[in-house]
Amino acid sequence: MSNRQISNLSSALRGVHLASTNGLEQQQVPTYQQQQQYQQQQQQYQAQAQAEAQSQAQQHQINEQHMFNINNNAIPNAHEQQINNNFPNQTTESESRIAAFFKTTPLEGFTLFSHRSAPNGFKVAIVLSELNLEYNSIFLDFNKGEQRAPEFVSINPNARVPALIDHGSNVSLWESGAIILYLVEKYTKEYGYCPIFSNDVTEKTQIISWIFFQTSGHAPMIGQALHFKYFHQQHIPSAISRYVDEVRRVYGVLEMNLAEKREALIMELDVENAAAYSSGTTPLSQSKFFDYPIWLVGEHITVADLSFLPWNNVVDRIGIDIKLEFPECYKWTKNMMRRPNVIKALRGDH
Ligand SMILES: N[C@@H](CCC(=O)N[C@@H](CS)C(=O)NCC(=O)O)C(=O)O
Repeated sequence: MSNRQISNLSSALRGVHLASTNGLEQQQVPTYQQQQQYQQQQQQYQAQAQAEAQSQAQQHQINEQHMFNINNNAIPNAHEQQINNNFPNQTTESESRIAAFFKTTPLEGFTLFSHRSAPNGFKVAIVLSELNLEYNSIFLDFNKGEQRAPEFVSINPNARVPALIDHGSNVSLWESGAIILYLVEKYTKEYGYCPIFSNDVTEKTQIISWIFFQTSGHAPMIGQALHFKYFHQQHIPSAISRYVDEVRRVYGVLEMNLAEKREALIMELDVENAAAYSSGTTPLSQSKFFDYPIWLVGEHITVADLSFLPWNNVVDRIGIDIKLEFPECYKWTKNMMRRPNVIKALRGDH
């Protein structure tokens, strides 16, 4: 196993000047001069944003026309030429890399389209790895606009990663949650049982609920918090705190669920001390089962847990220390990070 670290999310963010985005608490009352400067800056930003919105609207029209032409097998025209001018790096070298792949796709196994900094892509890699399925990753280059290559958009209309091709079944899929559910359902159909899913209807429903919660409530809120903290043109403290607070709320939901499961587990396994725990004379933290692995659904790890993992690993970037604030979530994350197949997926060893 190599030590190559494939994900570069941390290194991408390492260059960001943290002190300049440190949130509300460090702000001081601005002087009159500072206020004037701020207002001028805001006016500049607004003018810039307007210009960008106009150019995006034009781009959108061009893209729509481009897709129309592709779907109708039209030969390259003036609009396509304009796209080539607007995405100079995308057109020759990188578009042809994706186009070349689609011309001679493999006959079996899976191809995962991902990105080296994309937690959503690593969610799927982890599941493929846990199920010991043969797969190759193609890490798209967003700077070159590879996610907008027509061949890629034909399998993911949302032009984002992840997307997956199941070559043996001639199926292509997009949206991480849908891909994960496809994989575990397919595995169950083939082998009668999937070690990271469940055949029990109630558990299955709960797993699906957590996956929906992850894809709609957890990932997007962290994504927005990261955006407003590091990448947005303007520093907007209220937007940062809105999303960071929402992420905290989401972790509160996870923590509560895990803490309840911890209590139930201790009461069941640590029978001789159960009375002392329930009367409050002995804290639960003294139980020898306090670090014992617990999972969101049932009694073993499932895709419900694994789907949260890659995002748990970046949440410190928005100033949330899960070890301090959400101790059960921290133990849960650590227990997942110990799994050899998880490590393999995060390193890109396949
Ligand atoms: N809901 C989608 C989200 C996909 C998504 O936002 N992916 C990001 C990377 S984590 C992406 O492809 N960004 C590229 C872009 O914004 O152009 C999923 O879960 O698959």
